[in-house]
Amino acid sequence: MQGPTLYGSDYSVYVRIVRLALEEKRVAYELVPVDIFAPGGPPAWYRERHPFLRIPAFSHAGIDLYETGPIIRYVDEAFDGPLLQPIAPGDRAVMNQIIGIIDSYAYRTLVWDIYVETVSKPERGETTDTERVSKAVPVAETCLSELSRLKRSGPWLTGEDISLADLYLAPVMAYFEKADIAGAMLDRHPNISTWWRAMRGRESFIVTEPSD
Ligand SMILES: N[C@@H](CCC(=O)N[C@@H](CS)C(=O)NCC(=O)O)C(=O)O
Repeated sequence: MQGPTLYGSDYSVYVRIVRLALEEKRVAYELVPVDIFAPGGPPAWYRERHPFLRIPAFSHAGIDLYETGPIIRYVDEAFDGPLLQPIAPGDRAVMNQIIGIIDSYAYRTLVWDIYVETVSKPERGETTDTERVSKAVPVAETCLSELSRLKRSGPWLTGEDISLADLYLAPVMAYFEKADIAGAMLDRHPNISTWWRAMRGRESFIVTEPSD
């Protein structure tokens, strides 16, 4: 059977989450480039794939999906390879709690409010919205404190085995750590710093590094 097709760009946090899941499961896939931030917008055909015009979208064996959560759960359940969701209800709940925090708070705060405002915009010669950054810092602190509190003992967020929670957080952290304020904030949460060092050395993470 043909492997899955993923639509999106390698710079995208959410596209990388799906790529990490595919790599962890050792599933060969095709990445069809869709630049959601292209000046004229994405190609017209993409609206059929994702009516809300976000990336990623995904297709496999007649199943067409969008939204990263359903895509990566499908990848975990449809393909052989190591399970990426804990069996124990409590551990699975922690995984889903972490994913919820990232979707609802951490992605916007750590990537858009802090990384884009303090790193990406200055690189492009644009002005940082300092008020936006100031408001984001306490939210970022709450995100990191909660991730630190929820993390189970063991190398990965839910314990001994890597799970979808790790794959969700890693691409967010890859952008956040480039911000000047990130180092000191991470130092206050040693269990997250230790996790991050392990995650960034993982093969799936290395091979999904964005191209620029
Ligand atoms: N809820 C979506 C979020 C996806 C998302 O926000 N992707 C970003 C790129 S990382 C995007 O497409 N942004 C386009 C925009 O905000 O217009 C998911 O889980 O897949």
